[in-house]
Amino acid sequence: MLSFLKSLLSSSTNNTRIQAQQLLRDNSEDDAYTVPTRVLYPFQWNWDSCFTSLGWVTFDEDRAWAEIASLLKGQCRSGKIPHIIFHKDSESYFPGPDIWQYDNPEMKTSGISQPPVLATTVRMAYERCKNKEQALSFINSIMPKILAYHRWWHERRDPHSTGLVATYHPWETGRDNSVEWDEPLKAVPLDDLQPYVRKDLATINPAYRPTNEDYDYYVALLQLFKTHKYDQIKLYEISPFKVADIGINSILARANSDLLYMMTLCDSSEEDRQTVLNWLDMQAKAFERFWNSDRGVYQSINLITGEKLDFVTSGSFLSLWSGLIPFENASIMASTLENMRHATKVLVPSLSADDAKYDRYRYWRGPVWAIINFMIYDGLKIYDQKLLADQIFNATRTAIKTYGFKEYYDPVSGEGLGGDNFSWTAAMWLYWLDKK
Ligand code: 9WN
Repeated sequence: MLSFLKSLLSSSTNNTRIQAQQLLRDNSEDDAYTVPTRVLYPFQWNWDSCFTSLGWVTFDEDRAWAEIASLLKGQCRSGKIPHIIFHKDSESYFPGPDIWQYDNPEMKTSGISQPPVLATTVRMAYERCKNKEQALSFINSIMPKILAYHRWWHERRDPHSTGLVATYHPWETGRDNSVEWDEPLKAVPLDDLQPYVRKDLATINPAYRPTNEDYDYYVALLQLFKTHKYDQIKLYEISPFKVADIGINSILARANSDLLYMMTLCDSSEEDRQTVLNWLDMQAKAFERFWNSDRGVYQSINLITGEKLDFVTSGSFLSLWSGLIPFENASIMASTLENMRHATKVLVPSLSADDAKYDRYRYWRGPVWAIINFMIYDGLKIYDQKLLADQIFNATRTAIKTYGFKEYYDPVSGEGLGGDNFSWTAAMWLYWLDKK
């Protein structure tokens, strides 16, 4: 009986594996990059592609490296890797390249970036792949590009070397309508806002998406950046929205450690290694500024006012992934997470259910995201919180298995929400199949 159940379970896992692989193939363009989902997001997104490469590497290593090569085709001369690469035209997304009007001679792209998870996912893909020789030769060729990307973050987004990198747009954080950004966005003037038409609401229930008010701020910021020709150093001085996102800063710190590790396998110079070490050192010293001891979590900071953005969001727990925080604080955060379970069956909600602004359906204001859980799971393991990590792993897997590869999930029922056939969710499923 037991062996019958086991074989039933393994055949259903195999079916889901095949479905996830097929989903990535269906979302693949020109055998080179993967759209997050068709219609809603018809281009290549920066951090989506990084996570998606971890799905590809489990069954097609060439295709995994091709994903990264395509992303780097959009890299700007400044080192920035944009948040969207518009390889082909499509009418189904707003704002497209004609709105961004970003002057990137390499490729049509957006004018902002996204969480710099690249170095970490390259390392993870390398550790997972079988053909190490081929992988190393590719990685060697892209090391200067990854280094240039990190240099862009440190020099353009932290020109005074404070150890905190700034972000100028909620889309850049990847957690677009997180409550953290509500107050800082109020400083963005809307007087010169040009008319625009959203396209996301044609396919997704408006109750699951950012509001029109949010979009007004997103577009006003874009228009302001355009007026200033996306001059990053100038924007550091004048952008009305300037936050140190705990997510981006944690992801960059982790990426610096992983970059350093990859440098030991490649032909990197001692000088370059020292540069990365200095960045990491600067980040480690500044990281305490994110800690809110009253709340027992790390929080983003509004760099205009200097104030912490006092919320318990999934971003708070990304600090675990940084590897920079003391064990003592990690265990306080693990208890905070445990306590969040009374209201949410599926951890980790993007906002604590105790918060008045919590909305279990609305995008980054409640729902659970597989890639965020992947990072928190990994971060908890760094800090020996294996039991909680496994609980998060199991709850995420159950939600995906039950409701399919959706964009995000309701933390109460586990139901899938947002876009269908979502690449990074399928990729996480595949990468997690052989979890250690
Ligand atoms: C804006 C593609 C992207 C993700 C982001 C997610 C959402 C875009 C949007 O979709 O943002 O970049 O139009 O809503 O918030 O994390 O990378 O999947």
